[in-house]
Amino acid sequence: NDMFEWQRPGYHFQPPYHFMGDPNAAMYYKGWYHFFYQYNPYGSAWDTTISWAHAVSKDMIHWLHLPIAMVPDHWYDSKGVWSGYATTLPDGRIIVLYTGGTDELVQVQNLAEPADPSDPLLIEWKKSNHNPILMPPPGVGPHDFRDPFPVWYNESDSNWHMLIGSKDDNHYGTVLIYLTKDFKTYTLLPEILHKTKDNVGMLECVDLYPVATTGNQIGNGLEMQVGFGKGIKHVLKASMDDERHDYYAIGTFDLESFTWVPDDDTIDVGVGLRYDYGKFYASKTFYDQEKRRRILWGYVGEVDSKTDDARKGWANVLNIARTILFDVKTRSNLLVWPVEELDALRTSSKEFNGVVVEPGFTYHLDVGTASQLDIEAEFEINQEAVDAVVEADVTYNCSTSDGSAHRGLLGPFGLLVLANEKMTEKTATYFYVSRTVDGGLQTHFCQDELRSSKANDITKRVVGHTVPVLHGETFSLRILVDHSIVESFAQKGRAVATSRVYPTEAIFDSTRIFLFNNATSATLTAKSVKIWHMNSTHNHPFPGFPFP
Ligand code: DQQ
Repeated sequence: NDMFEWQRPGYHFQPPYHFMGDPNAAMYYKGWYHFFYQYNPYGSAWDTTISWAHAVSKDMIHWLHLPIAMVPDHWYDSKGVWSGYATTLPDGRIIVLYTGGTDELVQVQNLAEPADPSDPLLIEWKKSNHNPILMPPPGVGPHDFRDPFPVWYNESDSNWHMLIGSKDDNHYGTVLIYLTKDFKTYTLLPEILHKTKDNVGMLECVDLYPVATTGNQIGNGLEMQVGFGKGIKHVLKASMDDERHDYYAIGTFDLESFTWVPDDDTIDVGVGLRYDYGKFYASKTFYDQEKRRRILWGYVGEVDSKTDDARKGWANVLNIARTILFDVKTRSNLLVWPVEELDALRTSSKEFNGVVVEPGFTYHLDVGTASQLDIEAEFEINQEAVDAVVEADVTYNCSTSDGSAHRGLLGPFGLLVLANEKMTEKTATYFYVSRTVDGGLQTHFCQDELRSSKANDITKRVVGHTVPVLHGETFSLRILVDHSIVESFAQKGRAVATSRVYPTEAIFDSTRIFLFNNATSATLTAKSVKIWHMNSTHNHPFPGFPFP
């Protein structure tokens, strides 16, 4: 439907039509990045026809859509081929485990393999004759048993450790752990890998992986097989079905006790850190052995109405692939950052240096049309203003604030993207600084959707979180703008916020970008703002392949 065509991203992945959801089995195989995902072949909403769609890429930016890999066609998955994961076995074979919704909507686990492993595109898939290979065990609800994940292979006894998310009777999230040698028979261990500290409910799409905590880590992501011992921690991630957010926590996976323990249980998975404080769900990582890095994908949902999704004929997009590293400076969070391959889409650029914006002012960054951008910005505020703030203010919170309109002494300041000329439509990505009770400073990183569109029937929020800004650091932002999606990274990826926005006037040639400073006392200096226009991937199909 052309009416909504301006909402389509230019360089984010999505299928041409219909509903896309969870990333399922990402892997690098025979020279290709493979990406499978939850897909409804018939409509723009989730339903029980949910299938596994498939695409391949050489750079995780330009994609070739392939035929659907698996559809509901057996009693054990007739109500949907739900989420799962791919694993490369020690002999190089690929297997996939996924959840099937049975005829009676019981969640069971199934096994599938490529029909022709010599095909680098892995087009045909065959489901195992042994399916279902796993039913909900006693004490586990038929609807609380999904998203299987073979995590680690023990060479000494040839056992795979397989994780699966669930919840207990008291609504605490649990991660069950099974052993299997052949992926057909499984032993449930009496230990559970982890039970959440709070009663956060069902855990979806559980993920667990090692991160190196020392040294220069660029290109130094770890695969699970080598991921134990000194200088290594383990990240546990789960998608909270109740809250619809992806939480992670840093801790240690102990192979002796089969448990994962968080470094700090007050920031356990489900209560502490999130990969993304905006719209981002059902994410999963995979280890890219080609470039030795860990890659994160989630799906970014719509926040307009289901009716609009039906009218436009599609729903949801994929975030730009993100690398994950442990933050060796703070030692308390991950760094989540767009893959370097994205830089190849950068075309003409403009740089603004040393722009000063007084309290209450905005500044137009004239780059012409601003609907498809990659932005890197560094900000400072004047020290006199900071020193003059003596009173502590710890009450500020992005989500309960009035976003860019609320004026404090030292914020908000930042960028207005997808704005129209008059700034009556704008998405504000900003920092808000205040003093803490111990005399230090606290920085909030927020993204304000409240004035992003004149249209109603859209969920508009202020999202964000506090972000560590260390001594001597500037405030830094990277923002990817792509028509109806804004992905923002603060302090090189210590905190991330993704928004879907649906401007009515700030579209195509009418989009602008501004600096803004709505602090009442701080003067903002934009030390540098680099803005690149971004190529569309759809206009630049994969070399040698037509884009469907
Ligand atoms: N979506 C899948 C489930 C998973 C959920 C079904 C998360 O397997 O738990 O489409 O979005």
